[in-house]
Amino acid sequence: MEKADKIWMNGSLVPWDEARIHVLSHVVHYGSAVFEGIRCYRPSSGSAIFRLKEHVARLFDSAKVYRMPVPYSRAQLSEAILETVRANNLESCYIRPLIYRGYAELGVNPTPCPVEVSIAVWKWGSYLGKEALEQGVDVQVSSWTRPASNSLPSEAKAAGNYLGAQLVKMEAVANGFTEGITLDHQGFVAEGSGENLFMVRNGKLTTPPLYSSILAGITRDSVLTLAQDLGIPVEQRSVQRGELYLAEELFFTGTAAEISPIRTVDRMPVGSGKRGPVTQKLQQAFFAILEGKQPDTHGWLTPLKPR
Ligand code: PPE
Repeated sequence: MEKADKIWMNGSLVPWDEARIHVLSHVVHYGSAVFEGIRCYRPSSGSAIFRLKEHVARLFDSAKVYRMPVPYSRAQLSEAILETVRANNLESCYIRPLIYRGYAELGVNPTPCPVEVSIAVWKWGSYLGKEALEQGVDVQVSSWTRPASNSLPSEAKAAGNYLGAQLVKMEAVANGFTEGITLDHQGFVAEGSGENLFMVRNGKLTTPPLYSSILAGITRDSVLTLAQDLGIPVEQRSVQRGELYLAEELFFTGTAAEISPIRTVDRMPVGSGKRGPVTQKLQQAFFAILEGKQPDTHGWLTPLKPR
């Protein structure tokens, strides 16, 4: 990864190489952390953070599920995120706030350990490969099941969830694919290891519902909103595995992945095997806002420098 300058740790900005924790911190042993992935874009009006409020809200929700008392308010953490981006002089970047259980005691019970917070930013280009946004990616249906919410709550973006995600991703890569799609515990389509999934079928934009054990993606929400703006019919409903092979279009959404078309599933072409028209329309609408070519009518962008 490309180093940036400063990392915010528990209230102060420290040099990148000095942002360290003790190896006996609770998080290292038991995955006891929650986090966010946020992007800062550079429209012509100046750098701005995409949906900061919603990301900070989800971070606090994740912390609540894991009974972590966050030692800052939402407003303080939002300000700290802005401060960290400014301090690193990056016009556009990926932002990773992390709330974790630190060093005090070991043993599964995390409550004796302090709740600590860090915010790092760095340049993160295309998540699924250089050509992904235009050419699309090749995926498989994973042999791993997405845990149900009463095993690992998918509502929380918790570090431990990503052990399952790693199994999905490593299996996919070992088999020559870019990503894997998981099914939920009932066998319905859930999501990718780090992305939500959309399908176009019979001209309708369809995405699995939150009760398919998915993360409530903020890009997913943005795409649903943009589809409504564009007059594209949308539905959230359980999606069967077989529908993936019959879809006219499939694409992933996520902060890192943005809107990435899927060109094959289990080596079968999706639709024409090329990025489809609905995917392209939604990409255009999405990036037009991020690049400042269309007005930010939904109030999604928080400028780094107050206007
Ligand atoms: N599902 C999962 C499991 C997931 O991790 C993400 C984000 C999403 C859906 C999409 O959510 P949103 O970013 O709010 O639209 N994955 C983050 C981390 C990826 C990583 O490899 O790390 C991200 O995109 O930032």
